[in-house]
Amino acid sequence: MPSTVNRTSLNLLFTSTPVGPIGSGLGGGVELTLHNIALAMQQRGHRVTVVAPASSDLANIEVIQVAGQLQPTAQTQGRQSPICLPENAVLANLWEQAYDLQDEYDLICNFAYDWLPFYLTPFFRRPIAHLVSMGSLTDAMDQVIGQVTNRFPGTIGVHSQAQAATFAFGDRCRCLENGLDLALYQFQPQADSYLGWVGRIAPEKGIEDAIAAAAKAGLPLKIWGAMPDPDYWQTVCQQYSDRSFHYEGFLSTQDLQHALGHCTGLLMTPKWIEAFGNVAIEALACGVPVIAYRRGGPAEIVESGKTGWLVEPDNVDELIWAIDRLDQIDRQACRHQAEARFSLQAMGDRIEAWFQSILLAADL
Ligand code: HBI
Repeated sequence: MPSTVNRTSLNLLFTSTPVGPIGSGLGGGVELTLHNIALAMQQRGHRVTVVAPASSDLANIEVIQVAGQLQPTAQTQGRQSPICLPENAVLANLWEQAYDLQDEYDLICNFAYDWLPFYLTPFFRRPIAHLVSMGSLTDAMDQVIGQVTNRFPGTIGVHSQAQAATFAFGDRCRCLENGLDLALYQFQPQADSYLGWVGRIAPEKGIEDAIAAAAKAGLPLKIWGAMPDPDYWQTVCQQYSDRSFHYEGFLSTQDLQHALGHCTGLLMTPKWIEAFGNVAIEALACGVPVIAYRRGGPAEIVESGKTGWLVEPDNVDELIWAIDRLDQIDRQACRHQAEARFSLQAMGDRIEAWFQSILLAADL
């Protein structure tokens, strides 16, 4: 095999999340992450092929569609949950496909937060880079990721230092942050008088705090995102009957950035350690300041007082304090930060260097 280190063009195979087709929103931030990394690699002359659950939609990128039952989401499992695979699991089918195809590729990059890909890593002939998309959630996942870290040092990528710190082996993870195709995001110099909240509507995202803060601050709150659990949404609506918030649906990136761009500010109220917080850089790209709990990935993105405000986690009064000071933030500074650190080019530099380091270590 000729050396591929610093080879001008790599053949890359990306294996997607098994929780939903790409484009459904069920995969949350990892759908956008996979798409943007694929774009960044293509722009640099590499060839990218994606293996993903059937009905995936990924513009201008070759997708091998795989049938099978979707995987339960990891964040709904308990820490001691045993590994489960449904009958005819799409996860198993995805990895059987990857195994059969591996010799056509220089490197595989895994985006699934699931036990099987990590367990199978030593049985593959080609190196596998794992982009871990969440913090520590279950003992079985911590163990199997730790085993890969020990056996294949440098192959575990994460999005933030805070996410890495949730793992015992966090100091051996490679922090890649994230990035966006900024050409898709229009800078909006003027705002309308409403706040925004974007994300999967699920308990770990803490939408209740955003609703409470916006209501007390006297600003309407617009909500965009996938709604995997309508019953949960119903309980939230019953809890806050003042109707100063409105669910605007799950929009495409194009439509979301147009609506988000007119927000006075974006509220991020995660109850868990958000690994990164793609929505924070989407907002900054549109010139929208971000108010976030000083928790997880968003705390490493927002420059408090410059591109938004970081406040004490779970403190609704501090959210209100920050909402009242959104006018102190220069919306142009928000866009500039996105361009400096979170463009496809900036992220592509980090990802490509990571892939090259893995190929070098594998002597390929
Ligand atoms: N759960 N089992 C499983 N596998 C994933 O890849 C996964 C998940 N839950 C959420 C998720 N991925 C993404 O929404 C986050 O990684 C961003």
